[in-house]
Amino acid sequence: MILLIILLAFSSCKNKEKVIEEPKRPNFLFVLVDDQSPFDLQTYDPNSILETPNISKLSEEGMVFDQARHMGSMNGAVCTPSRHMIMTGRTLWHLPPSAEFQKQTDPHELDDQTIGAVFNRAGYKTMRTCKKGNSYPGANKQFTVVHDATKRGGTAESGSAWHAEQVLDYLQDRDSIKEKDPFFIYFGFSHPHDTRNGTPELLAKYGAVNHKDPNSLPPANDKQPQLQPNHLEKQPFFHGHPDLRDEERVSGVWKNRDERTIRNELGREYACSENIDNQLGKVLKKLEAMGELDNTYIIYTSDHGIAIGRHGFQGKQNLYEHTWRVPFIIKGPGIEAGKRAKGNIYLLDILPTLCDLAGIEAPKTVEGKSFVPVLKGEKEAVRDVMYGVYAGGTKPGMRAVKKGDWKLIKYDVMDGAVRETQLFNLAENPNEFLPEHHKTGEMQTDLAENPKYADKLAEMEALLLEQMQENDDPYRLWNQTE
Ligand SMILES: [Ca+2]
Repeated sequence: MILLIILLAFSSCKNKEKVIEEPKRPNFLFVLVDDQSPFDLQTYDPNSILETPNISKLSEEGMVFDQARHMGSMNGAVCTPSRHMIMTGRTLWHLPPSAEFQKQTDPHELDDQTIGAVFNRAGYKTMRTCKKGNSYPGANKQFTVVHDATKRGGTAESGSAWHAEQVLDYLQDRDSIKEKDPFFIYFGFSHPHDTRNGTPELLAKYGAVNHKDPNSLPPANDKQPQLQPNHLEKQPFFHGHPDLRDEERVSGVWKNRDERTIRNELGREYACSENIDNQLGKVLKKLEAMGELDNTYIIYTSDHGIAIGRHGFQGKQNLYEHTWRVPFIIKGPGIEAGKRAKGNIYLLDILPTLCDLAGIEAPKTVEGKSFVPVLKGEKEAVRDVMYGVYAGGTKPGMRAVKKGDWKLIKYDVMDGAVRETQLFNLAENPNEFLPEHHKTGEMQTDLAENPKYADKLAEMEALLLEQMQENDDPYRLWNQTE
């Protein structure tokens, strides 16, 4: 009898210990904005006048990635393949084989290997709000709770506040039923993608108006952001995508690249981005009130960057740093505060990384790499070379490759009428100044024509071909032979 009591006491004690030892699984709040250059944020450009206190605080409390990129696009709607890569962890040329996949209606076997499905299977409660369209419907509907709508207006109901409201309601529902399972919330915004209809107060703060008349210029205003240092009124050569919407028909900009148009549009972009920050702040406050903040990984990123006048571009169909790079900030359990890393990550690394953090096995279909070793401070980067594509216009299109400080961009478009090569040293020329920017530093320009860098150029050309081969790029450029 005594033995039995001892045994019972021992086993109950053991069970108790087991309960205590069982770690609480972390939550995930994945924040995805639409069309934001990292350089708009003070986290990446301390001179920016854009105020985003909540995003800045995330940077201070978490880790900032300085080399985060999307792999590119094979169609004009860069959002679409970018969101496919986020959802699936697959590389660009291994996505479902249709340029029209945002219109997918039949189920695809890959749908079950996407973020929502993977986290559902692992016992997470999943919820999503985001814009509609230019996305991956088969993956989006895997989330258990979905509230998608495109909200690009200047009021609470028609703008970013609506997306936050969906998340706040969802969190409130969890609270009221005392939900114990961890959550994965995909908190997407429709802004700062055009049309950039900011709220009246924030538009006023950044001196901008919702300019609607293509035959006049918006008013100049000292409160507007200054032109970016690499702004150009005209692209030095044609980008290769005739009739491209983003370069010709964005309301408020159209084909204009003059100072008044661009500063007004930057003001509109900043107004929309500060509103996003306000909305994010509400959700973070709610998580804190629920006692969930410290056990939640918060990931902040964009589907790609955007030009708005830089290099004479307005849209996202180019491979300069302002557009190829994305902001990427992550805060959460075990991540040391205030650290920065290069990372050399793609958005397609998100799924395996979040699986890794949650202790879930990533699907076999994933090609991205977990960057948990970078988050732990064990590594500076998960790869050495990065490869980028824009092939949404005339083919083969644009290609970029980056290794260390060196970056090559090539343009092979318009049936051979445009064949251009650019070589940049990003340490010396982070803005990718061209001869048209009239800078005086020897390296503050495109170095492709400078014989001094012929060896570096040849090395980067070889690296690009290697990346195109590795990534099953179906095209080859005019000067590539295998
Ligand atoms: Ca986008």
